[in-house]
Amino acid sequence: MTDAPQNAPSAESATSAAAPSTIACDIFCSVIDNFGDIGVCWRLARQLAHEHGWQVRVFVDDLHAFAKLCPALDVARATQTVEGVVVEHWHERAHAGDTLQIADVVIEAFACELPPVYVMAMARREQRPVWLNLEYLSAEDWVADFHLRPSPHPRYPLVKHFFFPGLQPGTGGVLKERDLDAARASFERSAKVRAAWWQRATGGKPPAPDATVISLFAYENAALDSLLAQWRDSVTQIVLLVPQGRISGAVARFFGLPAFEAGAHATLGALHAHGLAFTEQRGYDPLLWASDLNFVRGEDSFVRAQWAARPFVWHIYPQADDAHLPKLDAALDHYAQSLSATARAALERFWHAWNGRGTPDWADVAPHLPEFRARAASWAGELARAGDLAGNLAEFAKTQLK
Ligand code: TRH
Repeated sequence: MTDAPQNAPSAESATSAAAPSTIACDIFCSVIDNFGDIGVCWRLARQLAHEHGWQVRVFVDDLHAFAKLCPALDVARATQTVEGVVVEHWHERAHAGDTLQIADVVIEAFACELPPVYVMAMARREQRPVWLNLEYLSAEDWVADFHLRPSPHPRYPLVKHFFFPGLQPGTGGVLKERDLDAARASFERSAKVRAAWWQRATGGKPPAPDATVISLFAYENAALDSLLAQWRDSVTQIVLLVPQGRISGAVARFFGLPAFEAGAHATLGALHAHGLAFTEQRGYDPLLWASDLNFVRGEDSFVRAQWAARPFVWHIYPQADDAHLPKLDAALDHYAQSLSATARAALERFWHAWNGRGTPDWADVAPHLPEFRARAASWAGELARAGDLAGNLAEFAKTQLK
């Protein structure tokens, strides 16, 4: 392999970065906002490296967002290796690392647009790379039709394939690490492990078994005040776990506090709230496993809640012209499908209210929690039929590399 200066890629530079037996993969990620873009890319990168033995580089334009979920990252370094994955700060659109090495598999996450110099070099590479555009997750039916559709480049002899995550067989599936179910099972089996988790997360003991534990990861939400008031007035005890973030200010205002950051505690009526630190990405799963109901958002936490096999409420990423609402309903169609008619209607009302359509009614939804819990477990089994996204992607790439 020969390296070439960034802005002058030669034909020689456009060769494989990997030893013949190892698949080299470059993932390009532009952080639009929050943590989902890099959250998905980082999870995928680790799986491809650790479970498939690929040599992976991640090009990411926002190291600060990345460092929130990967504290081992040094935001001052342009290139570094973390957990066996090379991380390059993608600091300008035209940049693609100090040397231009073209991988066997190139993943353009969420249509972020590869640097033109990199695409040129891809076109000159002796064996053309497999080029995938990893799309956002949607549960809509059209996804299976568009998954893996090829799109020839208008100028170069390159073909890009659209890789669509989805909840149904025939789509790209969603990310799931091989050891995830075992990790959840050992957390659920061990009272000692759970007690240690509560001590670390809240500084206290696990709550009484009859309390309802709720995790709250959400965008700003006009329905929050009403829901907090309903929990305050609930006849059963509610333990609310709030990772610090966009909703923390509103929780603080409800309790009449100046802030509600990690380590905060507040009680009003039946509502006992704890502020939690935003953890390293793997640390988020135990929060979901420790809870009876999880409020999640965006894309990656939405997927993790499904693998946690616990009831959840999805705050979908809002789009212009309410384009997100059909996506919310498509997910509900699959997830709520086998619920009884009353439980299903209550869940729909609650999800809609949490997404700006109506007022959430805790008394309407709470009696169905046991049924939701049973459904959450069966749904995790159904979802697994779509396969793990990293495995599906690796399989497809290998067929193209033959
Ligand atoms: O942060 P999100 O809202 O992310 C996104 C982006 O907004 C993106 O632009 C949008 O297109 C996409 O959603 C749909 O929500 P998400 O996807 O759930 O990502 C959050 C990540 O943060 C996820 O990987 C879990 C992680 N996380 C931690 O690592 N530690 C924590 O303590 C918490 C609460 C979350």
